[in-house]
Amino acid sequence: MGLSNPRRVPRTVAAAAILVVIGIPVAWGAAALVTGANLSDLQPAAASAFDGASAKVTVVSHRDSTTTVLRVHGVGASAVGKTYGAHLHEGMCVAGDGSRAGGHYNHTKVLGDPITISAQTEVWLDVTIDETGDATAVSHVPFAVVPGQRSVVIHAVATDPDTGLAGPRLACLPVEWTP
Ligand SMILES: [Cu+2]
Repeated sequence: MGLSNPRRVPRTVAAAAILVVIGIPVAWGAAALVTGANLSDLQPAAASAFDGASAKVTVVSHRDSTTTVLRVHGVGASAVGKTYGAHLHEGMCVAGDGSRAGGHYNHTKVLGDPITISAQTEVWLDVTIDETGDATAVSHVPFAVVPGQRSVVIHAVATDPDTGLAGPRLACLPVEWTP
């Protein structure tokens, strides 16, 4: 056995390293989640550029802030140069049933306040696909996300900044963690 088994690297350290690499400062003591998988198809009856693609999500929550990074990989050529809405949703990622993801995770809704929709009250992760079929998006919001069985959902069009709407749900990734 080698002395440096990569499985022993704490997730917080791994997530912090990713964020430091892309230039985001990470507070010590932050809670981190790193998850990756092939995307689940929410429209199995229709072909989409996200069929066969994979994604990785890193969430680092501190007392009053959350930084989320979404990376997608292996997106089809028809998507190159296009922007797709993506958000953290409050519900689960279930293949073939986009409704199970529920609405957007929204901090004002969690608080029971009048609902405000913006990139500061929700985790928006729109991705623009590069010529290699990859994309990266970063969200930084001034609240901690409450853990649960949640998901990142990728939509058919870019997010409307006023309404948060982004068209039909194409694919999702489970983002599930416990307190
Ligand atoms: Cu969404």
